[in-house]
Amino acid sequence: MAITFYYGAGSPFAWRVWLALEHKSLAYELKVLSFSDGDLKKPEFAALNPRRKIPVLVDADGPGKGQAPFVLYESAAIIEYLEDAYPGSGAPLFPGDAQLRALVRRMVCEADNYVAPAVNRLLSRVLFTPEAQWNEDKIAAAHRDCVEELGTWEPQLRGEFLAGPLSAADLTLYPMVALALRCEHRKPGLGVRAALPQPMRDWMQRIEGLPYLAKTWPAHWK
Ligand SMILES: N[C@@H](CCC(=O)N[C@@H](CS)C(=O)NCC(=O)O)C(=O)O
Repeated sequence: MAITFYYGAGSPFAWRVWLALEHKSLAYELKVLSFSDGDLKKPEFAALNPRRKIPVLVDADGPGKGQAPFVLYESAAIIEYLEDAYPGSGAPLFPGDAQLRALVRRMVCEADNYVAPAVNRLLSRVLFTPEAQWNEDKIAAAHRDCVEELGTWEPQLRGEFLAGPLSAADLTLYPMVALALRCEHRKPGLGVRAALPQPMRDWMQRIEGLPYLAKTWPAHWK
């Protein structure tokens, strides 16, 4: 298979790439790595990504076919590469219009720079802290910041999805939102989904209705 995709369950960055591969109807081999078994620390993986992080994409069949396989890490770069290397495959990840395309890129940056840290703070307070050590004030502060950040996305919706048609922006943001919802799963009553503006909840439902979402759902969440 031309494309090999190195993935780890629960990583919003890897999930974005998986959704992008599906959205573009590309064939790929999925390599599921285990954080707990130390797969990312192994020398063979470090040879692909010296930062020892997933996702990584290896493409033996892209524009440089016949040369050494192309190895790429950093999820935002990977989804841009998929679009540029396979423009005619499946549905586009980025709009053709230069300004809309720039907006999608901006939203990807915003998700990485603002949403991911806010979701991480909530995760560390709820999911990565044993229940006996939960600090309700700190959880409330992290929840407030996270919901506030997610709420800022409502005015960005340009129709059904963030840029009008489904794009890389939606496939980037949704896995982060899903992680925030995991906190609600762990701490019923936390209220993440319910605290979001209705248009954001409608957007989440549209993503949850995508035919390929279930296939990409983290195995240990099912
Ligand atoms: N900026 C990177 C972030 C990748 C990242 O942080 N991946 C995490 C999983 S969410 C990872 O592999 N961590 C390695 C580890 O925890 O050992 C990207 O967008 O690809």
